[in-house]
Amino acid sequence: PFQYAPAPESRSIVDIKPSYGLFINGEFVDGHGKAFKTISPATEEVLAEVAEASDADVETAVKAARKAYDKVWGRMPGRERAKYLYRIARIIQERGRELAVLESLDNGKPIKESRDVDIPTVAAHFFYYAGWADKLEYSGFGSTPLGVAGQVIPWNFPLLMLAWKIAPALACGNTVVLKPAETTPLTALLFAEICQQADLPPGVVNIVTGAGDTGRALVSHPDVDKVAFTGSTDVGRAIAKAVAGTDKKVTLELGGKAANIVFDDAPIDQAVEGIVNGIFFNQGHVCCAGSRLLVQESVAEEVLDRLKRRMATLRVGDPLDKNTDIGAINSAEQLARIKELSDIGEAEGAGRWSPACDLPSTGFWFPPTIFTGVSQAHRIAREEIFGPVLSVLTFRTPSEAVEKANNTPYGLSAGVWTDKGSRILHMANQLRAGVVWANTFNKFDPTSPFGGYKESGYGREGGRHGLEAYLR
Ligand code: TXE
Repeated sequence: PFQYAPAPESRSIVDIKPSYGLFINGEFVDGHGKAFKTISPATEEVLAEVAEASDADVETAVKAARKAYDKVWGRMPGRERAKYLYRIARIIQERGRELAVLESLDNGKPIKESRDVDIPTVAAHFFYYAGWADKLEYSGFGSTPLGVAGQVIPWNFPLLMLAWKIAPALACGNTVVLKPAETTPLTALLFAEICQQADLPPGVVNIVTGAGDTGRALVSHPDVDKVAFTGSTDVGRAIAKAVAGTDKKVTLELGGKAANIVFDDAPIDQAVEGIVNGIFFNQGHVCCAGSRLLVQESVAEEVLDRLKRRMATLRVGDPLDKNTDIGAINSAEQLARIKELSDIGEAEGAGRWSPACDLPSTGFWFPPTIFTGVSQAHRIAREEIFGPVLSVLTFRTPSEAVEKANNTPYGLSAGVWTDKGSRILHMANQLRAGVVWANTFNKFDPTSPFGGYKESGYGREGGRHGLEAYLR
């Protein structure tokens, strides 16, 4: 049941300034675009005003990055670069609570996730890639950096996406201009302060805040050698077109519609936890979310029964309350998208169910929801909802499960729940998805590559493979 409490004391550990500039060449400077506000999606309270980078500001940032690359970072021995990355990783750990609270305020995600998943994984990425910086000749991809990387990231894991982009880029000797999403700029700006604290040479990391126009200016800038994007498939396509015919190297990490496949021999309690984690983690704002449950017919009733009982115990509410399981939806626009697709699911005849859940009138909220009786023709079986909404389909045989799981334009991830090791291997080979989890879901590790098939994009981030995107 929903319980709303005022933000606990821990909020006082972050010092949010009334306004923020852009971070260019090691310092905060004014932007020349129209400043915008970032709000807490749980309360709609304005957290801060943030500068918008104009085309000219993007130009200044790219120049700073180029100069830092030519004069300092691109020439620095790997072992020296590693020292900076280790230092950044340690400061992230030291300031972990502050970063977690700020992330939860700006994004709406539960503090137990930002504190126990996002921030530790961010630090782990910097530690991991720091270790590569002086060993690039063993990467298999050469050891020559590309130059200036232009990176555009989304709002669902603001600091983690920043880490996925910045840590390998810097380890390989590139410099960076990064644009955070317009609804979640604050932890990227705190990261800029951490770069100052770590004495990172000016221009190695530049943060330009703004929306799509700023992103467009960045990825199409002629002096950007490498474009890395995570976000919607539509924008990914637009970026691929914008850079076509240039020599820019591009990686795109786009949407998903993952199947979480439960066989009748699966440990059911464990599978139910995996289903819940797969779709309700981070409000379902996860590109690899297990948003389609494929359950074998013979156990479907039992699984759904247990799933509903488990869903009734989920607490929706204040992101800063450490007992919260599901926080706020990141923005009014995203909430509208989730509502629209859910209404379409109902209109198309699927059965909609949510536990009793009292949601407040301010802020953006959506209850954990499942749709049963979903067929492959339904839009909720095909389109990314990017919210706490699960579409349930059934299957009889393993080959039917494979056929249904692969029947999507996406191919980012999938999950398989079974007691049979041979079935896990068989499924992993048949599923057209970049990641296949077995008897678990939504596990991330810096040592392990991540990326898509088909419309989920191309290129890999994480692990040794993640270095390829940043080396010539
Ligand atoms: O994404 P956008 P939105 C999916 C999810 C969601 C939908 C829309 O289904 O409902 O996309 O979300 C910047 N050139 N995902 O609108 O617009 C933008 O400022 C360069 C899946 O928020 O793709 C932001 O920084 N950049 C996903 C970033 O792109 C541009 C995560 C992502 O925003 C740009 C997010 C342009 N023309 C949404 N236009 C995932 N794969 O995890 C916008 N941007």
